[in-house]
Amino acid sequence: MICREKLLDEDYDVESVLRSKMDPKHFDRLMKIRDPELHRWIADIIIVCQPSSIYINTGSQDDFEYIRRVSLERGEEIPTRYPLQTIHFDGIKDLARDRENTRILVEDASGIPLLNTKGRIDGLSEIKSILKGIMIGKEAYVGFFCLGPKKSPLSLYAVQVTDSAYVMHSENILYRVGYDDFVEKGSEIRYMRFLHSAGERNEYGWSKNLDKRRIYIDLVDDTVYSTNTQYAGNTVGLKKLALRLTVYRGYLEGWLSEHMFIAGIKGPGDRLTYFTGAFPAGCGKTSTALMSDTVVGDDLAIIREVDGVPRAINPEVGMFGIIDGINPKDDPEIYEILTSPYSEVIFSNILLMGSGEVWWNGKIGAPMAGLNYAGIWWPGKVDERGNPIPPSHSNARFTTHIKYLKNLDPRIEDPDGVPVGGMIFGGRDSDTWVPVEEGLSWEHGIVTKGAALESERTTAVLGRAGEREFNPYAILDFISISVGKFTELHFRFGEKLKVKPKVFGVNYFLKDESGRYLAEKVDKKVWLKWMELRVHDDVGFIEVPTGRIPIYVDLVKLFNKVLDKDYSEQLYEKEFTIRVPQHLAKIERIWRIYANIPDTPELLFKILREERGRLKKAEDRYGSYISPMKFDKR
Ligand code: SPV
Ligand code: MN
Repeated sequence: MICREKLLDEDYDVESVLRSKMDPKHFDRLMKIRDPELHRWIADIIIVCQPSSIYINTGSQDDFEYIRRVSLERGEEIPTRYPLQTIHFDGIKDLARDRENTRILVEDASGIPLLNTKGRIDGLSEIKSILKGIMIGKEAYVGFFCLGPKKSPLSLYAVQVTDSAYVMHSENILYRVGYDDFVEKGSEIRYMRFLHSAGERNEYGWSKNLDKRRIYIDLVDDTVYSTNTQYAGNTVGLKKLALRLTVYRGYLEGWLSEHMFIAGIKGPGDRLTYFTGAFPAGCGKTSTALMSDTVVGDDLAIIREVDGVPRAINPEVGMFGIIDGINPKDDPEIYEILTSPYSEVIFSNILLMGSGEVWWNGKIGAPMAGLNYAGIWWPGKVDERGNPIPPSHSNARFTTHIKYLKNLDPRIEDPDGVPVGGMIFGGRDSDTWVPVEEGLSWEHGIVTKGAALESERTTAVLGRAGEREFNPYAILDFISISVGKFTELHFRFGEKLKVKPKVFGVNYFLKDESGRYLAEKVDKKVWLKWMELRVHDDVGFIEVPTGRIPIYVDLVKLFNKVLDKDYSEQLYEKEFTIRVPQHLAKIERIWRIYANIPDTPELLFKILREERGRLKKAEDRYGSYISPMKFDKR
């Protein structure tokens, strides 16, 4: 059992405190959960944060509707012309994750390499003082959630307390309410805790006290505190805040919590093979998931070993996706969902036009005057420096149910999860990785595809566009242990498996000498089908110094069958040329990073050293840019 941190040390009469802010109906709802520690936590929140009342969300239709309605009444969301679609504005300085103020609380003063940490004692005392009176005058909502399929031994539980109806509404869309499980199991249930307050809001509804914006993650106690912010990445506890807690718990218990989609790819006959995939933002994660034959999840995966088989569940049932650029041609399915009067969507930080229509970059038609993330907006509006204010923000988002996807896999609710056949890592890489490549082994794949993942920046920060950012497992922003330990966990996990997933690296962004993309967007379908066949050893491969790549004739068949396209030998050679200098430079970069992370397993360096050796040997023999044909031993 974990020892729960209390907000208050002194003893008091819990029941009378609860009754003071809960009407009998909500008091009874809470009492039905026989967990004195939970009651005490809510009572502590009442005394410290001083909400005007407490609402217990049981997940009933009435509760869902109530929370939607108050969010509109309180101006946290604004209606559009469709009753199920609303807009939320985070506030002009609160539009993204706050890396600086997101801290892992640690007891060890030396911190965690590459992560933002803070001493636990100081952090807790600071956050407790920020929490004082933070909910004055506001109702607070308590939600009980099940992260994963109901009745699944793989699922986890969480309690969210928030004074934001928008946050609770988002969670009602994104997660499975698990109130009944809490009632059934009482104090037997282990759960994570999330305490959020938007704090004081200004006349636009934005959080005012941004200097007291904090996201503090207490691993010891399975609790996250979030204050004076509204952006879902900072506030929706069950998403990326829970990820920090589950990464840590998985490390202790030997399972994986990943920033990965889960998707099924059809093979010959009726075969369906499941893949999980990690990509940094803006590198094709959503598009890969959605173009798969079935989708189990688009963002998160919990993977555990059961009888030697890795099994994945999606802790979510909704999507919180980037809306910028979504258009009817490239993303027909999402576009249709977002424009259907029948789908429930919370848009954030897009434009609400005077007509009640919404507009985002990619939406058909021109943006007209209305309301956006910066206030009243009109075409041509500029900020105080004279820079144009775009109608819809580049990190504008949509929150909606995953059940709207036509190819949603019903096994999203399978209590046993789905078996993972392959794990995919992909980044934005113009000049190093081939379009698809299998690791030589689980460990080799984990090191060279996962632990070594990098991505080129997309936003043109001055002088930095194109610069490679190290983003191991695409999880650097959400990890709570050192990446050395995270890598060691993957090795340890692999040892338990009878059949290890094949690990793949993909690269949709490889360019030729003149800077043109070599592959077309749709080609990823072929890479997916090739990986599916590889999982079952239904096609061969060519072994190169960096892994296993497709044989030309197999791709010709797949291009033909999947895309009805010809695939020339010339293009194959270009795409699958082994670019030795780039690989060697990458190994140097990755080596240098891990050399500064004390708990990196020695095996990582061994694998990198061996790969460097193979590359150098090949370079001596064939030169720096080596055609795949040179390695074809058949
Ligand atoms: C991501 O950025 O990877 C997201 C959105 O899924 S956030 O919740 O902000 O992390
Ligand atoms: Mn994500």
